[in-house]
Amino acid sequence: MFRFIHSADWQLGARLSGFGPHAEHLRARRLATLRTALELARVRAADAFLVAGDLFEDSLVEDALVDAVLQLFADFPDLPVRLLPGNHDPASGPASLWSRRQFRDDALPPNVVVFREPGAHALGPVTLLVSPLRQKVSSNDPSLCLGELARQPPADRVKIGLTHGALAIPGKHQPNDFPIDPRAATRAGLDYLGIGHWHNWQTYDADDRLVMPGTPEPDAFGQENAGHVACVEIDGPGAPPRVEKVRVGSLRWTHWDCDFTSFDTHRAALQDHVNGWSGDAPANVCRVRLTGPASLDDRAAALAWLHALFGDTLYFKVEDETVPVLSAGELAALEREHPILCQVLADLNQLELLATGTAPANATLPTGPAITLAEAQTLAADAKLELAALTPADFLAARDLLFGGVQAAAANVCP
Ligand SMILES: [Mn+2]
Repeated sequence: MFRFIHSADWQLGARLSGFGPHAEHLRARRLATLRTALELARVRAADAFLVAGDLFEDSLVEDALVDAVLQLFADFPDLPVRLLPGNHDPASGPASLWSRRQFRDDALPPNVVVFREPGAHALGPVTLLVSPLRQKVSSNDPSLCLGELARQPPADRVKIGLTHGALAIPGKHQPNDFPIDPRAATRAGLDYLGIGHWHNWQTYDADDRLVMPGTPEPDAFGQENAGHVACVEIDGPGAPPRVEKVRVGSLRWTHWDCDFTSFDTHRAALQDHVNGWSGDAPANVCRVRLTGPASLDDRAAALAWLHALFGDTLYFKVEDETVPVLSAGELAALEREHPILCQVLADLNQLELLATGTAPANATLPTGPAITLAEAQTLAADAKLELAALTPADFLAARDLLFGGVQAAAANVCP
């Protein structure tokens, strides 16, 4: 019986620059998770640790990171580690990551092998058939050469394929993203085909012998099935593989869409969710998107509540896409006391309608005579703006700014 860990898409060195000061912590977590996966291999007495592409983010990662990764592998000297270049870190020639001095045969830890060329390699009782990527994009199926390699003798060994690319499923992949036939394992006569590329776990082909384990540490919202490696056992040639999906990821990424019109319901659900963490808040990366109409006061209260609720998480972000609205009382006061401001807000709605084709339904104010297209274009030209180039976000920002002033004014007339 041969037992191994199959992982892919570590993308170590990913900048995660959208996370600002938290990026460094997120990067460090990925390296810590690699150690977790190696520990798993040791605990399970695995015969090999296979990486099916994209161990590194790109060819520009720092030497210090490469050294740290190789030291991690060296810390497990009895575990054969086999690395396959993917599209993020292709074996593209002298400029490639794999051509650095650390990967020369005399510099690598003895348990580590990098596959820069397609080929067949004996590993204990099995044969590894590998098809590394040597460029960033291609419309060729990189698993095609595995069939030829598998036909070479000896025939009586377990055959494990290793390559990297998208699964060629209509509507789900780009044609130049290394499209792999979902039945490539059967087609090539393999007992198992380990691939990498997409970040969520998925299996295909007979006996689920084609496995895409996903990224072991999620790196974006919406990766509901990420955070795993495959622990695989194969009894012998032709035996179906036993594939166990093992969680190694340390962070949970969760996002919610909350419409302000039902915010009380969302509030209860969010509170329940956070209660479920039981002291483990720092392992969470969270995002809440707020939409729908909200008065400035309600929105400010919601934001304060959210930031307090998620205050202990590793990272928390609110995407505020609410549309500011005035309460009936504020609106009445505005019409009575500040007709000019009222008209400005109405004009803004009309400008947005002319520029984008839609105006936010919940920001409607009683209009006087509507501004005409010609007037709007003159206004925009005076401000050195192209009316058609303005986006809903521009109007949201402008309305936000005005509403602050409007509500301050309304508060003064009806405290
Ligand atoms: Mn990839």
